[in-house]
Amino acid sequence: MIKNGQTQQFDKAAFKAAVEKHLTTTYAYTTESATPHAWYLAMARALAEISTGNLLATEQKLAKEKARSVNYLSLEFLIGRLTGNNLISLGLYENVASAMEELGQNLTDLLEEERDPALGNGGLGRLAACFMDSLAAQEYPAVGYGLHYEYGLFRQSFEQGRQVETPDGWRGVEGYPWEVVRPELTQTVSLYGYVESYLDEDGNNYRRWVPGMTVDGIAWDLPIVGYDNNSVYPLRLWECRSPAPFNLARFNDGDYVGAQYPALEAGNVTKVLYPNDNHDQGKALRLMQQYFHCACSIADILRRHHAAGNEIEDLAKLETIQLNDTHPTIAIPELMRVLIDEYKMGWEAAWAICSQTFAYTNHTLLPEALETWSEALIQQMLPRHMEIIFEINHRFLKEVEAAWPGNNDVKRKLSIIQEGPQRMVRMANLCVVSTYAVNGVAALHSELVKRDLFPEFNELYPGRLTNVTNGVTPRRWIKYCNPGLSELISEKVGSDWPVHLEKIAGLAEFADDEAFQQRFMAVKKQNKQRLADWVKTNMDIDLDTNAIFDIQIKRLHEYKRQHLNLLHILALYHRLLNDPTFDMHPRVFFFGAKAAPGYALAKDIIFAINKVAEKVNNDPRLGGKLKVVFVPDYRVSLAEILFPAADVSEQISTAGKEASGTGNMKFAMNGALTIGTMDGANVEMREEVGDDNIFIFGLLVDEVQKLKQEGYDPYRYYNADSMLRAAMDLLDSDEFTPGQPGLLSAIRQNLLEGGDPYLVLADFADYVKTHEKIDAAYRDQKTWAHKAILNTALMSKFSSDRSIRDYANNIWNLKPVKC
Ligand code: AZC
Repeated sequence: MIKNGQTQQFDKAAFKAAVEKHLTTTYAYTTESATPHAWYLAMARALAEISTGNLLATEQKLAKEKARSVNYLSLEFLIGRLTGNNLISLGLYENVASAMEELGQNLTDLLEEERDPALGNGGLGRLAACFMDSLAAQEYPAVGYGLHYEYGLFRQSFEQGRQVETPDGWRGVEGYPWEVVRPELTQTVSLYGYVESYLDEDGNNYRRWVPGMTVDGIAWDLPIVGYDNNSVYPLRLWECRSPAPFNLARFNDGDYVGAQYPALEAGNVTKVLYPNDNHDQGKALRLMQQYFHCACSIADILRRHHAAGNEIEDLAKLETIQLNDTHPTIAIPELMRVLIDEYKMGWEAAWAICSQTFAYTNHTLLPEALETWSEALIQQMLPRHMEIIFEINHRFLKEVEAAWPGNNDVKRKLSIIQEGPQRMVRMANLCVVSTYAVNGVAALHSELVKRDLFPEFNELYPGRLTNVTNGVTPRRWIKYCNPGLSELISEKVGSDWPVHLEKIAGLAEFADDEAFQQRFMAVKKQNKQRLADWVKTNMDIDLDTNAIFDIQIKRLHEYKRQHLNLLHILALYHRLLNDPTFDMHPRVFFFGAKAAPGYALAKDIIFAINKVAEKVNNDPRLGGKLKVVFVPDYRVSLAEILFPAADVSEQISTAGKEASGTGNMKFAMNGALTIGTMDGANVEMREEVGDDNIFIFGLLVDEVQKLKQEGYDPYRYYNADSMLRAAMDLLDSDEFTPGQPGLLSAIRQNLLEGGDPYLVLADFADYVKTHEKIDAAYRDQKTWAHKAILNTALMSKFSSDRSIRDYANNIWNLKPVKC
């Protein structure tokens, strides 16, 4: 088997033969007729043979050793392209480049042929991908469990500036070369039906679920290749198929089936990823996705547990299950159901296992993102689970009564069931009650989880609520995406920094070394050129790499305040045209963002930025000082070009709203300076780099809360600040939509009459002033280089390797196992 250079030799001839074999036998091309896409597919298949072999070997070894594992349950894994990354992890990049060269192919071009598997929305899904990478790199035994969506996050294009969504068939017609189907792991999942009591042979009374239908769960494995080691872990994605016709025999009562039929097209369950980021939609099909995901995953965890020769009583000793947000919460009542109904355990024994097996990560405080499901819907789709949830709640409320005797307010507040005209199940409450650890994703966020979201739970279960600050993988987000910087780093601190990121601190001593500064800035310049070339090719906009590249890339959301950025751009535009004393260093403002298809204001903001871009980029009066570029279809592979090219990173959410952020870390690692609020992980980044090397502005969390309590009035700011007024009023004019005033008014309307829920106007003045400081700082290139180098040097805390070690040591109690 071919593996990384340390353990096995790369057999170039054998590899070339494997590629040619796949080209002809798997994809039916001759070497003469093959397209670049076919070459890429054949190459990736040849590589996947290596990783699949190692995946099976890793599985066997871990089973034999009875190793404790973490099961990472997530409805999203935004893994991005695998080929380049896996080549680096396998240590085969140069070897394969040379092999492909001999076959007349250029590796860099072939890597561009891969479509992004966009199986996630944003931060939460990308975090799951970074975590899988870090688990494998450090050999903490793990399985990732997700869904095999036929369509990932929609593709975005712009028509006359407006977002248009089209389906993302990420696997293409040929299938994705890195995945392998595992038919022997197929699971059967039940839905609907009713619950009945029965007596077993010994006269014991039991409950059982008589399902209305079943579907099949097919396992697809993607290899998560450990960097420079022999471990390959599965990312196991479940695809739903319908074993038609489903079990009608038991339900010949036509009405009964008829009533359920419309919701049920099983083939649809894993058809498409729900495109909402930080927003709960409450659709029945989504609940079905969640349950399908959990039922398959729990069954597979139990299968592995027994296959390794372990007893069910030892489940919590050998397996831990991390719930990535509340989306997989239904796994908790599912495991209870299996233990009680199938293993015939008593409630206490089952609960002892469950409550020691699950842990939960909270990723947001936004009320609209906290999941609740209608009791009626769960009752209909998962009747046995609803019974179990009631029982969990019943027992929990007794605990509450013991802690706060006679206090019905606190009971109402903490209850898993929310009373009201339509009773709802609060998934986060179910999680806190049923897990052994609950973590937030940055220090500030975790404090707010304790203080504002779950203060009583924190009293009731001292120590359960904790923090693990997020991180990102330096393999993809430095080594792979920024080869120029990687070489510089290796030269100064040695080449093992991708798995020992603490070593990059060694760069700090070169922060004042002029020669090093120049080389560092030269790399930045090359990366800016690479981005400028992409923009020229794909958008036909000319950019000057001497300009400041100022970038905001993340989902479009009011709380992330892309419209604050827009108002600043409008203010600059206004000043350049009206204030002869005003000067600025040329700047390019980049945006990349998808808006949820149903989120009207977010789409209006995209439209406004595109319209402003159209005008600004072609206005000779601006003398090329201002450019605006909204890259279409922002995705992981574009992020890999954008992060390394940034001078300035925009992290400008309203304080208290962004749980952590992870793009902020990727920018700083690649030497961009942050302009940011005291929110999420920005707070900890400031601690690491020091106040001089980050541009902080805006209201603090407590100031935000105070201002809201006092009664926030956006007009106060609008009336008092002529520059803000000018910027806002441009939105009401036809400056950017000639002959059609009012097309951009919705944003202004929302900020003034809509009450400006995210305090854009309150933070505007400080934001503008802070940008002026950035302008001044950039003019002194030596000082700027010094700051940029320190940003890279001081980011080691934000490696996801550190996050995973925190989870392993403080939550999972997990030890690495060398393969
Ligand atoms: C995101 C948070 O908004 C972001 O701040 C954080 O960095 C990321 O998770 C990873 O922890 N949350 C989501 O994407 N979605 C939800 C439902 O929270």
